Amino acid sequence: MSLESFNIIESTLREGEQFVGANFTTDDKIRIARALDEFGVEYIELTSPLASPQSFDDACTIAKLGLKTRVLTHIRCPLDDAKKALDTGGQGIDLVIGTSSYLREFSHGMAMEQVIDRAVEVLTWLRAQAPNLELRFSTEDSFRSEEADLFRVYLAVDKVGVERFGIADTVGVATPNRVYQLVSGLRRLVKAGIEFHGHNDSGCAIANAYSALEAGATHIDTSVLGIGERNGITPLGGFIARMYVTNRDLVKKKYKLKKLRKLDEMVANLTGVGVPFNNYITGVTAFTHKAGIHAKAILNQPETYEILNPKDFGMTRYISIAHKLTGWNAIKDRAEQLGLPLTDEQIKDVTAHVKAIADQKQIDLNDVDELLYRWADGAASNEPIVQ
Ligand code: HCA
Ligand code: CU
Repeated sequence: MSLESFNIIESTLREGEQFVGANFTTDDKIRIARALDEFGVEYIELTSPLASPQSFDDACTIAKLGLKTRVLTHIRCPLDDAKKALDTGGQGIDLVIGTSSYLREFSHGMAMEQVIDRAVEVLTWLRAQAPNLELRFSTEDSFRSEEADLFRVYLAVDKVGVERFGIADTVGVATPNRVYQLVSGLRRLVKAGIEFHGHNDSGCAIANAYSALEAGATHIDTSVLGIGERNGITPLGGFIARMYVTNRDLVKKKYKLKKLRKLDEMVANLTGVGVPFNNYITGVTAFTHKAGIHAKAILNQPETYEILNPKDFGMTRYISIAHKLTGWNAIKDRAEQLGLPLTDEQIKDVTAHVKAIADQKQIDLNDVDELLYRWADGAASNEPIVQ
C-alpha cells in the first residue's frame, strides 16, 4: 500500500537547479543537502555530473557527506554519462530517456527501437559494474508518449533488473485520472518500485503525485517550494501537507516537520524569490483566519477550519480582527489577551465600532486595541461611532 510506505526523492539539487533563479554554490548545495537530510527525506537527487566540472565535484562531495538520505545522480542515456555518474560514488543512478514523438524528433533523434536498445545497453553495463547500485529507469514526457512504446521499453528494462521505474509528466499535462491509469498499468506489469515526477504547469502536480501513490507508485519527486523548469514540480511542502492530511501519524514519524520552514526560507533566499504568501504550510497566510464566523469556530475548536495543526510545523495560528468582517467572539478573545474585563455588551459595542470604522478606512490591530482600552476605561456604550 503505497499511501502507507511512500518515499520522497527530493530533487531541489537537480530539478530545482533547473529553476531560472537557482545558481547554487558548493556551500549552498551542502547546506540544502544537510537540511533535507535533517528533515528526513529518503533520497536526494543531484544534477548530472556531466553538466559541468563543478557539478561532478559537488556530486562527489555530497555523496561523501555521510548523510542518512540516499544520494542519487541523474543522467541521460549515453554510456559516457553513466560512467561519469558511477565515479561520483552516490548510492543510485536515475536514468531518463525521452519517449514522446516530440523528444524523439526534436531532442535526441532516436527511434523507439534505438531508445530501447540504448536503455538496455546502458543499464546492463551499469548493473554489471555495480550490482548493489540502486538503478532507476524513467521515460521523459511519459504522458505524451504512446502507451505501447512505454510498456515496451519498461518491459525490456525489467529484464535487466532495475529497482525503480519512473513516469514523468515533463510538461505538466497529466490529470489525476490519467496518472492513475498509467501508473496502475505499469503496476500490473512490473514488481519494481514506481516513481512519479510531475510538473505543475496546469496546477495538478500535487494531486497527480497523490494519485500516483493511490495507483501503486512508491516514490514521489519533489523540490523545495516546487522550484524547477518553468513553474516547477510537486513542492515538498505541498506534498507533505497532502500526505499529513492522509496519514498524520506516519508523516509525523517519518519527517521532522518543524524543519520545513527553515528549508523553504533557505531555498527562497538562495534563489531570491521569497516564500509565496499562500505557500503550503509556511506561507504567511497559511494559518490566518479572518471572517468573524470562522474566528468564532476556530476559537472554540481549531479543527473546524484547519486540517493541518500549525503546532506540528512550528507555526502559529493568527486570527485577524481589524476589519469589517470581524465578529465579537474574536474581539472578545483579543480583550482577554489584553486582560481587559469587558462585558459581552461592551465587546459587541466595540465590534460595531470596529466594523463602522473599517467600512470607512483601513485599520489595524492598534486601532482595535485602542477602542478596547477606551471601553475598559469607561467609555459610554452609546458613544457615537468615531471615524
Ligand atoms: C529533465 C526532465 C525531467 C526528468 C524526470 C525524470 C522531466 O531532465 O529535465 O528523471 O524522471 O521532467 O521529464 O525532469
Ligand atoms: Cu522535470
